[in-house]
Order: sequence, then C-alpha cells, then structure tokens
Amino acid sequence: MMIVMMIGPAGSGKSTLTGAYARWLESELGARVFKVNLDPAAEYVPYTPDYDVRRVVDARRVALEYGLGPNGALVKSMEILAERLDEPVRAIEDSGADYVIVDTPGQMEVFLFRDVSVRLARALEPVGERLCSLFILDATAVKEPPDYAFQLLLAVAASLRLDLEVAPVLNKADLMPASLQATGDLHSDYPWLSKSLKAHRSLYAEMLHELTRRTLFYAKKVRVPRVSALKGEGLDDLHRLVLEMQCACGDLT
Ligand SMILES: Nc1nc2c(ncn2[C@@H]2O[C@H](COP(=O)(O)OP(=O)(O)OP(=O)(O)O)[C@@H](O)[C@H]2O)c(=O)[nH]1
Ligand SMILES: [Mg+2]
Repeated sequence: MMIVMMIGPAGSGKSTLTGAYARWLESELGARVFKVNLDPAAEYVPYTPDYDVRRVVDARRVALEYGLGPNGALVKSMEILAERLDEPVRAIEDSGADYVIVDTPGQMEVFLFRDVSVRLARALEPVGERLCSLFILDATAVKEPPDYAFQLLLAVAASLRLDLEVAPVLNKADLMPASLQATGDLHSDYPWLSKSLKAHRSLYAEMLHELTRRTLFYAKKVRVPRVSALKGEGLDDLHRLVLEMQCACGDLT
C-alpha cells in the first residue's frame, strides 16, 4: 500500500488533484484507490471520499458547540482530530487498497505546522509500504514572485516539519503562460527568482530573497511535474514521481 498525502496552500488544488489522480490510477492501472478527506471544514469535496473525517469532527458543528468563528473552529477541530487519529488510521489500514490518497485541510498552517500532521505522519508510516507527500504549488502564484517564493519555502519547511519525503507538484499548469520560466524546484528557479525579488524593491521581497538563498541548503533538487488537476493532464509524470519516492532511491531529479 502506497500512501500519498496531499498538502499545500489553500485553493492550490489538493482536492481536485486527489480526485483526478485517483481516477487516473483506477483507469490506467486498474489500482484500488482509497480516498480520504481529512478536511473537517470542507463544504464541497470534488470526489466521493471512502473515509470522511467530517463523520468524526465537523468544523461547522464544532463552531456552534464551542461558540467559535471559522478559524477557531478549525483549530479546535484539529485538536479533536489529533486525539482521534486512530479512526482514520484504522480505516486506511483496513482498506487493503493499493493506493491511499489523503486530502488535507485548506488552512495549511493549522494542519501542517501543528502537532496533528506530525502525529498523523508517524501513525501512517507503519501502515503503508511507503508514505510520501506531495506539496501542491499553485502555478498562478508564479506571476507574483514573492508569493511564489513563499510557496517554495513552505514546501521545504513542510518536508522538514513532517520529516517525510515531500515532493513539489506545480498544479494549474493550464493557467500558466508558456513564457513563465518557473519549474517548482527551488534550485532551478533560484537564478530568475533572485533577480525578480531584487527588482521588486520591497522589504518583504528582500526578506524572501535572503530566506530563499539560505533555504537552498535544506532543499533537495527535484524534477517537478507540471499538472492540471482540472484537465487531468500531467498525471503520468506525477505518477512517475510517486513511484520514484516509493523506491526511496533518494534521487528525484
Ligand atoms: N484552472 C485550473 N483550476 C484548478 C486546477 N486545480 C484546481 N483548480 C480549481 O482551483 C479551485 C480550488 O481547488 P481545490 O481542489 O478545491 O483546492 P484545495 O487546495 O483543495 O482547496 P482548499 O481545500 O479549500 O484549500 C477550484 O475552483 C478548482 O476547480 C487546475 O489544474 N487548473
Ligand atoms: Mg480541499
């Protein structure tokens, strides 16, 4: 069983890609795929989850019960989920699927940079033959170099925080003009990103420039697949990357 965790900024396409990649695995490989929705605040999920965390904790009910706003309710929901992780873990274990795709909450910082994600990663590690994570980058952010640099930094931070193999994926490639030279790999993007951040002339861009330069030390060089979850394009390339992560050969270039 291969477990793939989809993480990434709000709206980058985690849920759309979960559905698209699952359909691709089923139709191209005849694989048995188990789809997990771990977002307690999801109003709409563009696939039919085989396990839905909203059965255990629903952010809307939590908001009413504890008198919280939407963000406070999500934080509380994550605290509740952290104590009940055995339920999704057991469902995944029992599924007997070839591939498990775990779609995580849109409020990435509440999930990723809190204890719950690390606990989940450690609980899932012994379940599958291999656990890896895809960091979904939103290609439309490339138009604003500081926003794009920030996403690349988050991808590296996520990998270190989870202590997992986390590979970036550039999604929404269908919206990316061919002239934009972004690859999604910090090492390859650094030369043009550095120039663009310098030209931006803001303290924010200056800080990001300094951080990206230093983060190169922690970032692995990766060949990043360009996909369109919406159009179902680039999924064969994405799958090759997942297989490379599975064989743990350590070279994702
Ligand atoms: N053009 C285009 N739109 C996409 C693509 N992938 C996702 N979208 C759109 O982007 C929006 C957000 O997609 P979601 O899949 O909900 O993103 P998410 O990361 O799960 O969002 P949250 O869970 O709310 O953080 C939706 O309107 C999708 O239709 C893509 O490859 N191309
Ligand atoms: Mg989502």
